[in-house]
This record gives sequence, structure tokens and C-alpha cells, in this order.
Amino acid sequence: MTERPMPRRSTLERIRSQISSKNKLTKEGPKNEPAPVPLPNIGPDDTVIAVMGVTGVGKSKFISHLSRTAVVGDGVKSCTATISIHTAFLEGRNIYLIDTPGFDDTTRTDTEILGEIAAWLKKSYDDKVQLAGIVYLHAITDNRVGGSGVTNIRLFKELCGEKALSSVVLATTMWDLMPREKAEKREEELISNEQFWGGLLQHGCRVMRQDDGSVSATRIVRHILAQKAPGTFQIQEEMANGTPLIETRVGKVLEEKIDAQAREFNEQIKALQEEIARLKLEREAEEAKEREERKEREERENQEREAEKERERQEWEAQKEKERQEWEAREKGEREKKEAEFQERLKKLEEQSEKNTKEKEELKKTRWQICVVM
Ligand SMILES: Nc1nc2c(ncn2[C@@H]2O[C@H](COP(=O)(O)OP(=O)(O)OP(=O)(O)O)[C@@H](O)[C@H]2O)c(=O)[nH]1
Ligand SMILES: [Mg+2]
Repeated sequence: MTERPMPRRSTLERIRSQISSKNKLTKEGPKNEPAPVPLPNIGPDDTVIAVMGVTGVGKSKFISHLSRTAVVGDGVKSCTATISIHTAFLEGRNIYLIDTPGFDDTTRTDTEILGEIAAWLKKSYDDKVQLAGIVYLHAITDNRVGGSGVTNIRLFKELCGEKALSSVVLATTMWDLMPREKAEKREEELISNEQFWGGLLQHGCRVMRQDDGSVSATRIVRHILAQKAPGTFQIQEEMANGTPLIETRVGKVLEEKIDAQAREFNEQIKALQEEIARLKLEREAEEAKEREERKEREERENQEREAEKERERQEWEAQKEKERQEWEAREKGEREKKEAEFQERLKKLEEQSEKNTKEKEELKKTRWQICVVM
């Protein structure tokens, strides 16, 4: 599904881990390859049908229409992590429906998934269990008819091989989520696109719709039952010949897909690194501008502070000068007052002295007169 949300991880971390997944496709096969799920005791009249398709397309849901044991996902995270086998009963036969994990899984790499499917197919080949056919599901709502959609179809084609394609049903799901007319138009596009289903149809695939629950699911299985069993699938033949997974036809396509993804991711990493470098430069320029502005502001504030100090100093000096002048004026006034008082006293003393002198002379005169009288 195109709108499937990715788990929360940083973009670079996700890209790096996806690139590193390439290393898992080695000549020894995927690391930690799981042991194939053992097949139940299958007899010659029993039928084995694999259900494939990218994650979330509705494989488990399809099987659940025919068997009660299928576990359907919640539509957000990939659900079927490993291959599981579900039994159905149709036309008097036991049908074993193989639920496979889909490519484009949210938690596992395509390499891990291919490794598991290939291991299972090899085991069934070794156990001489014949697959009656494959139901390859595609959501009609998925508009990826280019890019990874085409690659996934190529992977499927190389996994089956041309001979086995006549036992394949290409079935579309999710019809209820789209207006019928639009869905039919999209189905026509899938069929007419050579790179998509067009190329597969030339080899005898059948296009059907999974649009009516158990009715359409039964119709699809019945169609496969009516076909001649394909014998072996391409990958089974290749692995039986000892071809390492990476050198099988599907392995090569997967390698191309991983290389293309790695190129795309590297471009994304480069673009992100350039973006980070650009943001760093922007941040540095911003910081330098801020520093410059802060310096200017501090200088201005310093100047203002200095000017304020100078003004305060001048005010203080003016005040002091005023106080000094007032003091001087007061002192002068008091001095003048004292001088005036002294002058007054002096004048009085002089007058007193003059009076005394006169009095003394009068006294002298008086004594002389007394002498004359005697
Ligand atoms: N509306 C609608 N929902 C569907 C249809 N088919 C499946 N779903 C829903 O799609 C979601 C995924 O379905 P699953 O059957 O778990 O998908 P899957 O292909 O098995 O997915 P993985 O196990 O992750 O590979 C579930 O919520 C289903 O109920 C359909 O035809 N119509
Ligand atoms: Mg599933």
C-alpha cells in the first residue's frame, strides 16, 4: 500500500540501514536464514497454493475467506512475519494455502523475505511437494505502476519462471475502497502495461478480482485447481541445481532493486548532507550576525552608560559649584554684616573716646578754675 507509514526512525538512520540490507544478499544466502516451515503430511490428492503479493495487499485476508486459521493485519504494520500454512477443504480435496510475508515489509528487508520464500520452495521441492499454483494479489488502490511496483512484478516473474505462469492468478483486492469505474480503469491500465501485468499475461497468467469475499476467493482457487500443475518453479529448479540465491534470476533482480535503492538512498543522503551543510552555514551566518549585533548593542549601551555617568558627574559638579557659591555668598554676607557691626562698634567707641577726651578736658578746665578761685 502506498500510504503505509514507516516506523519512527531518523531519515539518515533508516536510509543507512536499508543500504546495509544489501550486504545480506550473499552467496551463502541471507544471514540467520529461518528454518523452512515444515509441511504437513501432504498426499497426492492434496493441493498446495501459495498466496503472494506485497505487504498489506490482503493475502491473509484472502486466505481467511477459505480457512479459519489465517491472521489478518491491522492495515498499518506488516503482519505475516513468516510463512504459515492454512488448510481449506474444497471440491473434496484438502487445499493447503501458503501465507507468505510480502515484499516492501515495514520491518524486514526484501532479501530476508525472498530468502525465506526461496528456502520454503526448495524444501517443498526436496519433499516432492508440487505447488498447484500461486495467487498473486495486488491492491487496486495501489497506484505504483512504475518504480518499485514494476520491480516487484519482475521479482515475482523471475521467481516463478515463464513455464509456471499459467498457474498464476493475478488478483486485485480492495475493490470496495474505490469507485467501481475508477477501479476498472486502473485494472485496464495494469493489464495493458507491458512492464506490469501485460508481460505476465503473455505467458498465460489469469487476471481475476478478489472483490466478493469467500465467493471470489473460492472462484480463484477453483480456477487454479482446473489448471495443469506447473511442475516446478524457476527458483526451485535453480536452487536444486545448487545455484546460490544471489545468482538465481530472482536474486539478480533483487540485487538490481537493492542497487537502485542504494543509489536512490545515496542521493538522498547526499541531498540531506548538502541540506545539513547549507543549514550549518546559515546557522553560522546567523550566529555571526547575532554576535555582531550583540557587540554593537553592548558598545551602544556602554556609550550610553558613559554618557549617563558624564551627565551625572557634570550635574554633581554643577550642584557642588552651586552649593559652593551659595556658601561663599552666605560667608560674604556674614562677613559684611560682622564688618558693619565692627564699624558700628568702632564708631561708637570713637564717639565714646571723643566724649571722654572732651570730658577730660572739661575736667582739667574745671580743676584750673578751682585753683584760680582759691
Ligand atoms: N477494505 C478492504 N480491506 C482489505 C481487503 N483485503 C484486505 N484488507 C485489509 O487490509 C489489511 C491488511 O490485510 P492482510 O490480509 O493482513 O494483508 P497481508 O497481505 O497479509 O499483509 P502482510 O501479512 O503484512 O504481508 C487488513 O486490515 C485487512 O482487513 C479488501 O479487499 N478490502
Ligand atoms: Mg499477512
